[in-house]
Amino acid sequence: MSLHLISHALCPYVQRAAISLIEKGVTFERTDIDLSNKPDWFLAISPLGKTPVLVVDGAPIFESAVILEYLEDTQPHALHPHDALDRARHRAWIEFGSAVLNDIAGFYSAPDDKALEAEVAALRAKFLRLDAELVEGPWFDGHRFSLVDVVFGPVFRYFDVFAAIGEFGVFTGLARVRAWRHELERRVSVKNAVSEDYPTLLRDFIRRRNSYLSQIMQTGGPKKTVTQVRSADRRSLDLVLSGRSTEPDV
Ligand SMILES: N[C@@H](CCC(=O)N[C@@H](CS)C(=O)NCC(=O)O)C(=O)O
Repeated sequence: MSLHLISHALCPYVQRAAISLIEKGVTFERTDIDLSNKPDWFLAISPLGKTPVLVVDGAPIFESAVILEYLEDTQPHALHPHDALDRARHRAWIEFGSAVLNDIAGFYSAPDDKALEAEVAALRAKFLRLDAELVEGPWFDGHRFSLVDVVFGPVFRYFDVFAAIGEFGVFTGLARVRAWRHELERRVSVKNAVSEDYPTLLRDFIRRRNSYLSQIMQTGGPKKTVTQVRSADRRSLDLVLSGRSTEPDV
C-alpha cells in the first residue's frame, strides 16, 4: 500500500496524520504545498481545497479525523481504545481539539487587544475543562498514548512560539495540562511531525497576519493585556484551582 500525505508545513491537521503514521511505524511520502497558491492537481483531489489529503494507492481521503480513523482501520498499533464508549469519549475530545484550534486561529488573527483578550479567555476556559478531565498522566488516557494525544501535540506546539512573543496566562495554574503539554513536546512522533524551521515559519506567518499579535511581536510582550485577562479570569480560577502558579507561561 502506498501512502502519500499532502501537507502544509504549519498545518496542525496535517500533523495529526503525520503523528499517527509515525506512531504506527508506517512508511509514507509527504509533499508540502503552498496554500496561498494551490496547485491544480491539489484542487482536483481536495474537495474543500484543504490539507491534509492522504492519497492511498492513488485514492484521496480528506478530513484529518477521517484520515485518523482510516489509519486505525488499516494500520497496526491501535491509538483508539478498544471499548466503544471509550472510543466515543476520545472522538468527542478530538472534536474539542478542533475547537481549540479555531480559538488559536482567533488568537493569532485578533485585530486588537480586546479581541485578543476574548480569545485568551476562550482558550483558557477550554484548557480549564481539559485540566479537570485529565486524571493520571502521562497521556490523556493515562499510560496509553491515544489519538487525543495525537491531536493535542500540534495544539501545544503553537504555544511554544506564542510564549516567545509574550506572556498570556493561558496555562497558569493548570498543573495537569502543563504536565501533559510537557510530555507531548518530548514525544518523538510529535517532534518529527514538523520540520526544524517550524518556529521560524510560524513566526513569519504570524508577522504577516497584521493582527494584534503581529504588533506585539514588533513592540514587545503584552504586559497590560495579561493583567487584564488575569483579573477577569480570577473568579473562575479561584473556583477551580487549589494551588496557584506564578511561573510565567502562555
Ligand atoms: N476539518 C479539516 C480542516 C483542515 C484545514 O483547515 N486545513 C487548512 C490548513 S491547516 C487549510 O487547508 N486551509 C486552506 C484553506 O482553507 O483555503 C481537517 O480536519 O482536515
